[in-house]
Amino acid sequence: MNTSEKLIATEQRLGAHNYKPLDVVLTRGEGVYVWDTDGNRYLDCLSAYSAVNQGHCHPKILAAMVEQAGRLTLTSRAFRNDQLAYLYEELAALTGSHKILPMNSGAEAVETAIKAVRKWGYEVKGVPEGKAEIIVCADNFHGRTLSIVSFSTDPDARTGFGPYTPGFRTVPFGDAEAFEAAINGNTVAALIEPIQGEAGVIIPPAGYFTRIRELCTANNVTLILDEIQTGLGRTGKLLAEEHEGIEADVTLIGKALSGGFYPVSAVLSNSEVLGVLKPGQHGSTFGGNPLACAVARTALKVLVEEGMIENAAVMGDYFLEGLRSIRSNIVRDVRGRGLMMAIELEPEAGGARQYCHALKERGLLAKDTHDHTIRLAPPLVISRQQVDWAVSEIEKTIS
Ligand code: IF1
Repeated sequence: MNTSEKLIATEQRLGAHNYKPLDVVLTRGEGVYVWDTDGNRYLDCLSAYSAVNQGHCHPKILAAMVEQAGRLTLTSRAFRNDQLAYLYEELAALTGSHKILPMNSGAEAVETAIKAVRKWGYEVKGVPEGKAEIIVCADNFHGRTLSIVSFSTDPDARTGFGPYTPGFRTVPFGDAEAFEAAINGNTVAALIEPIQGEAGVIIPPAGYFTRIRELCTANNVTLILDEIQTGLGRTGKLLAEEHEGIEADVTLIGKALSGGFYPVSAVLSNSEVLGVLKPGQHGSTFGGNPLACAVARTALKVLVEEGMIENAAVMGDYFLEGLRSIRSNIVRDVRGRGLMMAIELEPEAGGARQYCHALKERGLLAKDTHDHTIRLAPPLVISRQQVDWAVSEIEKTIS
């Protein structure tokens, strides 16, 4: 057995089997590339589900992390630290938010928003105690905690984990009429992904979010956009909401907020929603810690200063054009926005996973989703030549 086989066997023996990864054991990363324990190089077209938008081991984020780690890592929020205020200031300047609450994982940001909008509903909107409703979309993915899986429509994510948290109403994604019909006096919020990632990179019809925004405003419903995957440049804009010309009341970011170095998430709020949380009502040991803040500050800085958002727009168009030019009778649809892309295969193709495996053998890492879709999301630092190479390898694999 070589090193990777041994490591895989140990994982199989000792680890919970809640994942079925491709059998590639990675040991190093730099920019768009990762290397396995046998020294093979791969172009990463997943970017840790968009957490490494800035590219693997970005040198400036690394330097910030090392510097901060040698100075002060964690104080808890019982005391203040000298990084949090700067992160607030820089995030506010970048996004126009008025209030920010830092957490760690994406799921925690989602849970935080749910808590805040419920409390806002009771204290500000005047919803009767215990009656708050939040509208969510079918085929959503917002994380793995109990309340979040309670409103998942994916049986794998949800089944067997009850009793479930009540207070959620599900409507089809992209259907503004169904959304309107689901609103009532107890509706405190809507929680939506701008583009559904796990569902297979589903882009809603033009005008959908304009209408959702109008309906939320007219009915005093807080619009929460989960930009944990779509945000921070992935779709060619800082936030995907910009494609729709709207502004959410609450925006959730995570993943690339640290460039993949560390779990950092945040709830950004434009309204009075976060104002309802008073001392003692919410928090986290690690949320807002100085190491997280220093890493996030630099991750944001390089995203903007190094033109990664613009590159995502240009390379996204170019990549998509390349994928669309592939002649293949197993491709049903190619779609995407910026560098968040998917190739949906015909059901007869026999599943996307075998193609991801074949791509791995050619040196390109991608992830299947929902049986028939290959998801592609390289780091935002990808070059034209690297896109050309990726398209040609994908073409050889699927045509
Ligand atoms: C896993 C998917 C991606 C997210 C959105 C919140 C979270 C996520 C829109 C929670 C997380 C991840 C988690 C990862 C797989 C992955 C994923 F395929 F499941 F849907 F990215 F496409 N909102 N998405 O996409 O954030 O708590 O994980 O930090 O292995 O579960 P988290």
